[in-house]
Amino acid sequence: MSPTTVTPKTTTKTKTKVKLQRPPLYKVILLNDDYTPREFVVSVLKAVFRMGEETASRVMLTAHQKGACVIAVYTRDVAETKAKEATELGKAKGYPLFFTTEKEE
Ligand code: TYC
Repeated sequence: MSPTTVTPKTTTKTKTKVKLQRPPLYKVILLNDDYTPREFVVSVLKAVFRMGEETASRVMLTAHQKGACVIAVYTRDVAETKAKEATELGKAKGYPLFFTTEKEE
C-alpha cells in the first residue's frame, strides 16, 4: 500500500450578527382640566395604571399644579391602549379628563 496524503479540510463559517433594536418607548401624559374631580382622576390612575393610592394622588396633584404629568412609559401599543382606556373612563362620566402619548427621544 502506498502512503496517502491527507489534506485537512478547512471550512469557513460566516457569522451574521443580528443587531436587535429595542422598541421605541412612549410616554403616557396626564393633562389637567378644571372639571374632573380629583378623586376620579386618582381612581382612573389606580385602575388603568396600577398605581397605589399614594402614587396616584401624587401624580394627580402634579398634573393639577403643573398642567401635565408624565405618568408611565410603555411600548407604543400599550401606551396608546392605556391612554385611550383611561380617557374613555372619564368620557363615560362626562368628564374632559385626557391622557395623551408622546414618543420618548
Ligand atoms: N383640576 C381638577 C380639579 O381641580 C383635578 C384634576 C387633576 C383634573 C389632574 C385632571 O389631570 C388632572 N377638580
